[in-house]
Amino acid sequence: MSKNSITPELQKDMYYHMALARALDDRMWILNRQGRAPVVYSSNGHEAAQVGSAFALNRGEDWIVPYYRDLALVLAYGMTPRQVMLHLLGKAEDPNSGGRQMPAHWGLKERHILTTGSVVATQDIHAAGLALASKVLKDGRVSVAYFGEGSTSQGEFHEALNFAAVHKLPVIFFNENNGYAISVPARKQMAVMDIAARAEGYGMPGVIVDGNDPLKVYEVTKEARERALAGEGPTLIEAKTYRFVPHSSDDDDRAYRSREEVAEWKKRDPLVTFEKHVLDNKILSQEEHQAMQQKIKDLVNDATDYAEQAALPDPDTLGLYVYHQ
Ligand SMILES: Cc1ncc(C[n+]2csc(CCOP(=O)(O)OP(=O)(O)O)c2C)c(N)n1
Ligand SMILES: [Mg+2]
Repeated sequence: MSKNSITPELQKDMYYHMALARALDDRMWILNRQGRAPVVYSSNGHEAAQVGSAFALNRGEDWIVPYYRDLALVLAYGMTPRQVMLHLLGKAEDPNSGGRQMPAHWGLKERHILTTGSVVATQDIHAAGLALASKVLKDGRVSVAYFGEGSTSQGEFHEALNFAAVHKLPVIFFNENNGYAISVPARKQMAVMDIAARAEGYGMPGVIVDGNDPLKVYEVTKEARERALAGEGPTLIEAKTYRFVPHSSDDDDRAYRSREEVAEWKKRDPLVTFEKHVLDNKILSQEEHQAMQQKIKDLVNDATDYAEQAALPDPDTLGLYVYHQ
């Protein structure tokens, strides 16, 4: 872990959100396997990258445009476990989209989480657009697009970076590089080793960071935010990480990656490593840790029960947001 100025309180809170995301994610898989939830996309393995970056932002004020893998990110940004479960089960009360979008299409207006589209890399353009608005309005906000490495082959990624660099927009392009786009390994997707290398072609800094270390991710994101606010334009951050579970609950990753490879990365599980860090450095006492685990368990149970009992959308509202009524 890096030496830095991140306060113990902040580190404790980071660990809490990482642990909450993992516990909620585990429960979502159980619900899926029991036939109670349609499909799950996990942040399992990506928690340090997501939580570390979120904490470097003005949470709830700066705009984030997440993608499906960003459960830990949206939790760190203020979405509640109940809201996550309501979304997973497509209930009327789901604040993301009232049960209209498929699971993991995050969006929460009051926390400045822009709604997510299914087409990968479109979020990069949306973040650039939000940043253009901030520049015009001089509202002191930074926008952040989150995306996988596979999506950087899409035209929208290149258009967004070019536009943002030319106009020196206050935006951060945050890549979570887990080495795979579903079954396609990165080496078959691109002829460069690092996503960060793409930055130079657009005239912005490209930064590589250990995506399994939340403190390092925090630091580079903070720097990128300061650059953006100083009018120096966008930064591309590449957080190198790994997903420990299949692409989604409909995928079988044994078809395209070895168990040895997964086990090797598991040795660097960000949740385990950061837990050791906060305990060894007495940032979190054993008693606090136990209380936190109990709190998380209670929250996950409460969110599950609440969402399962919540009403489905009224069929009469089917055309809402689709057709003018
Ligand atoms: C334009 C487009 N092409 C294909 C898909 C189908 N698709 C959904 S997720 C995904 C993989 C993306 O991989 P990556 O960007 O590396 O993100 P990861 O899931 O690894 O975090 C694909 C191909 C899509 N949603 N949009
Ligand atoms: Mg990927």
